[in-house]
Amino acid sequence: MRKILVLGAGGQIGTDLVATLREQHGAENVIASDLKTPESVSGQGPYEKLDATDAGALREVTQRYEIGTIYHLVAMLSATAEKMPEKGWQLNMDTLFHVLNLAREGLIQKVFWPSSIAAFGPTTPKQNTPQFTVMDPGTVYGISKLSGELWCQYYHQQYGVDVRSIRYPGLISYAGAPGGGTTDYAIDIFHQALAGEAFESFLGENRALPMMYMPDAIRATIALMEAPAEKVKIRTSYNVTALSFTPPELGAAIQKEIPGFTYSCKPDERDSIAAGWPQAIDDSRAREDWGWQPEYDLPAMVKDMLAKLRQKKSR
Ligand code: AKB
Repeated sequence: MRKILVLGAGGQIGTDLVATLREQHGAENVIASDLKTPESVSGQGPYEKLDATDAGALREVTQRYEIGTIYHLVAMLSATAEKMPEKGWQLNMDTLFHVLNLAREGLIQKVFWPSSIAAFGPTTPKQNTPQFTVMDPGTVYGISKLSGELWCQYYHQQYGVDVRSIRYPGLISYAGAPGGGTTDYAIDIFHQALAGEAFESFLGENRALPMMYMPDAIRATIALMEAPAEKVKIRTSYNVTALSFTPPELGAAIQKEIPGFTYSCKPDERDSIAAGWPQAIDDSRAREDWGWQPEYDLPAMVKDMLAKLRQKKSR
């Protein structure tokens, strides 16, 4: 089998995705790569320290391992990219082009690239956000995601590149740490609750956002990548979702499991980023085209997240 390369393997999605792909395909067939050398993925199978902005180095690794599929997970997320707009744009776009060009040349056969709810904007309908609708992102990250989606579609239409994508909602996970996202409060809150500390959300009390537990996100990603090509009818990016909640709704769900837990909201600049995003999205096209179905609702996600974090802390 031609091998799989995961770029950004040490990040929030990469940590879980590499583990699942290695279980499915054998550790030796999944090459993890990142700028740093994360323990979570480096000790368990082949690992390459790789700067994905370096097109030559990426090509060399792709050829040396006879890679067939690249999961491109390198990105500067919303809150960080607002602090360094040009750097965020360059990182997010240059790395995408490097990967798409390898596919265009026929060096690799399949690409996964993540988009985000950040590709929507302030005038997008906020409830049940349709697959096809107004998209006017107001952040550098969102602009890079919308542009990237259109480039993916262009490479598919013009050059036949088999590139597939999901618009991830906020992702909640216990294995890999997030970095620089607007939705990260929904992970920090669990750590504070387990530490017995009060939690202050940097998003406001009415700020509902679409969210998903990482096991669902990994299943969605792999289901899309394994779907027959003719079922993947959207080559920009698919809406997928599972949950939608405000910080107090998440706080109350945690309180049911940890009765003494307290929370409050003190919105900062990240709340303005989230204000431009949908609150709940319609993912019926993903359900119809390739059978997407989430498994975790809010209480199930909270229970599992607390149990997994407790296990992790006790090791
Ligand atoms: C972020 O908050 O920037 C990300 C995202 C929604 O894409 N989690």
